[in-house]
Amino acid sequence: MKVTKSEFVVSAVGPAQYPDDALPEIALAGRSNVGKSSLINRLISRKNLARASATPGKTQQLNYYRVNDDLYFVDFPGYGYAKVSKAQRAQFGVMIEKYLLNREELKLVLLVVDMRHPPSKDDISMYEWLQHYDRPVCVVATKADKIPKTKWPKHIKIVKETLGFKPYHSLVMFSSETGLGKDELWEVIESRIGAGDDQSEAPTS
Ligand SMILES: Nc1nc2c(ncn2[C@@H]2O[C@H](COP(=O)(O)OP(=O)(O)OP(=O)(O)O)[C@@H](O)[C@H]2O)c(=O)[nH]1
Ligand SMILES: [Mg+2]
Repeated sequence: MKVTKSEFVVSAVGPAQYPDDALPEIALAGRSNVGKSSLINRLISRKNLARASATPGKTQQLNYYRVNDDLYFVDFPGYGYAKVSKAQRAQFGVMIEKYLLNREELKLVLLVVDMRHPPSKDDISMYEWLQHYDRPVCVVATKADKIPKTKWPKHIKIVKETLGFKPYHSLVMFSSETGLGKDELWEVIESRIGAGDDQSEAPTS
């Protein structure tokens, strides 16, 4: 996709603040500090629109970024960050769960995992949850630049095995540092938002 315009729209703390113009939404879920905001910045070729936070766990709302007049990226709060209180965590959990279950505009969830390590328990739960509720998902294995190319296949294998990855989902290897995977990920996104209202688990690539 050729990005001609991108802007931050709102930090939503609940449905009343979600945009009402019915554009398709692509959500980003993943561990705190895994690289969700950096991934958005790379996709839209902006250095710092989605703030890549120095303090993990800082993004505690659903942050909406509008791209052209085509779609929104919805940056989720990262999970698994200890300094967020239990009550806060539960509250975000409910908000996200409702969003994931009910939001009609949601066309794809990018589950972002750190390619250097096996997916965490939280990553696995999120992946299983998304499958259980039949939400369209694409796994993005990021920070590829941090491991030597020769070891990529081994790491991807571990990511897949640990997650119990389903071959009918897409998996894209990515680096916000080098731009690896950018075109491939845009193709996955475009094929989903071109897919109209069909929420079924059709192959995404
Ligand atoms: N080398 C490298 N560093 C990355 C990559 N993606 C993110 N980072 C770094 O990882 C750190 C966290 O990135 P963020 O994009 O802020 O992560 P996040 O998932 O948005 O974090 P929260 O908003 O706290 O949940 C930053 O220091 C980034 O510069 C990548 O692909 N390669
Ligand atoms: Mg972030």
